[in-house]
Amino acid sequence: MKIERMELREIRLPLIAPFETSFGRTTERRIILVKVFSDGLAGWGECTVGENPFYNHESADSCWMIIRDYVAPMVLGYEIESPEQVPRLTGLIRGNKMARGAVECAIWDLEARRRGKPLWQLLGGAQEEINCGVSIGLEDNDAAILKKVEKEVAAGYQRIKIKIKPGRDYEMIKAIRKEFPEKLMSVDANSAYTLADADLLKKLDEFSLLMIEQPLSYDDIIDHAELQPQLKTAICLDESILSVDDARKALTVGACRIINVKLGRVSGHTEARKIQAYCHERNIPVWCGGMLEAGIGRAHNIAMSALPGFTLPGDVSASKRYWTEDIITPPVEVTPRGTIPRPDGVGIGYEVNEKRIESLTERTEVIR
Ligand code: OSB
Ligand code: MG
Repeated sequence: MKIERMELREIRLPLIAPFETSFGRTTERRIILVKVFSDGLAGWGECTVGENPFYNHESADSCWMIIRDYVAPMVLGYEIESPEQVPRLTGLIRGNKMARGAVECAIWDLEARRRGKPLWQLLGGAQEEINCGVSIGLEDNDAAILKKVEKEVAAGYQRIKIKIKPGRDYEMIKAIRKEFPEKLMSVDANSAYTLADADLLKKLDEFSLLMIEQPLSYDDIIDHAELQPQLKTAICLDESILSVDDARKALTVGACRIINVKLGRVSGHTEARKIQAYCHERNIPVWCGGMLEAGIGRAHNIAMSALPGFTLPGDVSASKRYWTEDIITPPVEVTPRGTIPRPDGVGIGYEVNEKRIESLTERTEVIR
């Protein structure tokens, strides 16, 4: 297939409730959508980047520029035999994986539509439904957080993840554990600690957490390898893992026992699948992380999560937790047992609501 044309679009979508992590608070998303065209068919991708360069070095504006000026010219007009070639076509670009991943994912959707198959099937998915957890942001007080946890436990989510930061950690988790002694629970620090906090992190062992996600620096493997043997709780790396090579290095030195896979962070389905395969062979659990995606990104996450080895509940949850109305139909819905059934339709398997997207659009650009 030859990509004849690419449409970039930025939409604004207010979150139902603000979401706060150790690096900041989001109230409204700025989301870049990518639509690629070939032979009368189209494929969709969603850039999973944050508004600001606080989770990683990328931002909505950097991604717009990198896609328009670098990724698009490297992809447009080339005879592409498989979406797996896309990372090589854009390989001269260092980093900027969320920008590259948005286009790569759109081409996977297009390829699945060309073949008349669901994307999960084209990727090699085997699971009929995916296991879901939720990620709960920081709140000013424990009462507010307990209310949120209660709601999500009642909705059936299999695992509750709580954001932590210095000053909102041990006592808060203790209060939640007291109310929910049996619930599968994890915490995510988004790099808010250093090795100097090892004693505090060790104390979290008391709460039998499934994992502690990314306690130390966003670009670190070595310090995590020093921390992991001091903890009973498994470390899960998110920010630090950008490729299968990173996964191999982190596991080899014992920096973590679990890996969070995010499509954008690792530049798309091709690399995500390599990480999944590497970990699956070694019985290392992986799970799908989230970046407050709208429906297109969410649908790509669901397709990836059907792969074998995505056994732990991910952060992919129902559209209605984020948006009054999603950009896909039907919206993503979760069963009372905390699962999302893989969709039957071709490509990402949900219908893209172009009218809704049009009404949310802030800027567009067509690249030929
Ligand atoms: O670290 O997993 C993270 C959101 C934005 C940036 C980083 C993270 C998150 C989440 C939310 O935890 C997951 C979601 O609900 O999409
Ligand atoms: Mg995380």
